[in-house]
Amino acid sequence: MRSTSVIVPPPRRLVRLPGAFPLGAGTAVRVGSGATQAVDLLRGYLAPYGVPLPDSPDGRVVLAVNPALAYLGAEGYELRVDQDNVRLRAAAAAGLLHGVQSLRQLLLADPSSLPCLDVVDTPAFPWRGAMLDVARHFMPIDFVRRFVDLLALHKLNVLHLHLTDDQGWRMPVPGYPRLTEVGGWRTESMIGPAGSTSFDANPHGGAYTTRELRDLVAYAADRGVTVMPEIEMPGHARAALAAYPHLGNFPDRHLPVWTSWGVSDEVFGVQESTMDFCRAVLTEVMDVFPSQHIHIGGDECPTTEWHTSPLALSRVRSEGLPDPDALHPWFLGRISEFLLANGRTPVCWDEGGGAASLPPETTVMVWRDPAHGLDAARHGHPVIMTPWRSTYLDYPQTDAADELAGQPAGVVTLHDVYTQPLPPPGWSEAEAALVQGTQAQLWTEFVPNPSHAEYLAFPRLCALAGNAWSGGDDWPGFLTDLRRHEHHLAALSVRHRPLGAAG
Ligand code: TNX
Repeated sequence: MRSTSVIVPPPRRLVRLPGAFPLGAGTAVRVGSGATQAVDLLRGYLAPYGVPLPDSPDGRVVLAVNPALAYLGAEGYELRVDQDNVRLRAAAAAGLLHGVQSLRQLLLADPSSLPCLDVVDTPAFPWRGAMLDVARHFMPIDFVRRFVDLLALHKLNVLHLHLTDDQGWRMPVPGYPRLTEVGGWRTESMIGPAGSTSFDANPHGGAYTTRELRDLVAYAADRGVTVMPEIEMPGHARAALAAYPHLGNFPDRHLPVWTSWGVSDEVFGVQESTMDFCRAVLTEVMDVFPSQHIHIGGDECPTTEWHTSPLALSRVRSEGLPDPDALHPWFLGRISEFLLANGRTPVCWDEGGGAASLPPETTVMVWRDPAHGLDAARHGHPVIMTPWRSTYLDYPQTDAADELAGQPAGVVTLHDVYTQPLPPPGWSEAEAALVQGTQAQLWTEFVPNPSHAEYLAFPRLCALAGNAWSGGDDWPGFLTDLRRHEHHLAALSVRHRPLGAAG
């Protein structure tokens, strides 16, 4: 068992040493090779405490990249604080950024000095993500930036931005102004779960500007976080169909942006003009988001319309497909190939219509039960574990009567998140090797604003980091650390579910 840590997620190795390193207006930094970005980040965190951290060749805080420290991998770091010096070193720049977050947590505990310690830290998994659904409820860009900064605080390295869905389209695309003008707004929203007959009569909407999205990408990169965009297809597309009816299976039909929750039967058509539209959108997406991975949705796509649409049936014949259901993997396969041809890696949810028919590079997010990932892994797809029972933050964290509303009919506890077995039990060594990591999902049907989102995210995101970064093998120790960390969350005014007596 690990000794308790002053840093969450707990480092692989942490040894407390006697004494402390004092911080003050005179503390200077020596910026070693490759450390400019990390020093800038650290300065930003120190400035509010009156520690400007000027450069000096004999500064006693030293940050440097040293490729010889290859054992630390792409994201690990070493941090040694003694009474005279602070030394942060990594084999690559990303490791320094994570080390800065460890320093930030020490500062949150005591901004006047750093406790002496010796840390060697590396992540258990390379993919440590959080998905934020800004389609069901639009989240202002300032909150998205704050969310990124809080991901970085916990050494989470991917913000998966769910930008489009049936209920809203949030990203402008040149040549298609109606996507945000029309697709960005709905007349009202359903109250209660899918199937409810009650609506709130409040128009809801919003969209980001391209500049806001580019700035978000840069802000995240400064913190070691990649923003992976998601454009949903071929299902969950009602906002796009409202904006441009000709993209649908019945081009003359006009549909509003969906005001209900659930799964809509109305999905993209499979005519070449719709494929061209998807490629045009993704071309803009690739321009705005440098992320290697681009998510194309793929989940919950009823094939009902393809069984009756003349356009779809003609596609079935021309492609020699066995039946209209086969259009689902056909669609995702073609879009995957387009992304691969542009040097990107497609990602889709695990129902992408059959792991066998997608290019092997396509990365699969396993959102149903973990066993669904096995089929993907057997076909050689990299997998990211996102099973709803362990990672869906739209479910309440407890069944307490005073809990904030969430997705009904289920609870995802802090313990569920922390103890998700990674890789899933029973997978062969080769299958397990395809597991890239895990990610939390914050769907927002029941999450109307940032404050509500933050409450659902914390402290469960701390637990996700405890699993994805630290290996999730010490629940009692983690809880002890989290009780201390709760003060850090409070210091940053992070709305969260209090741990209370039971945790
Ligand atoms: C299923 S998970 C969905 C989402 C919903 C979510 C609610 C997935 C890929 N699709 O559209 O928001 O359940 O928990």
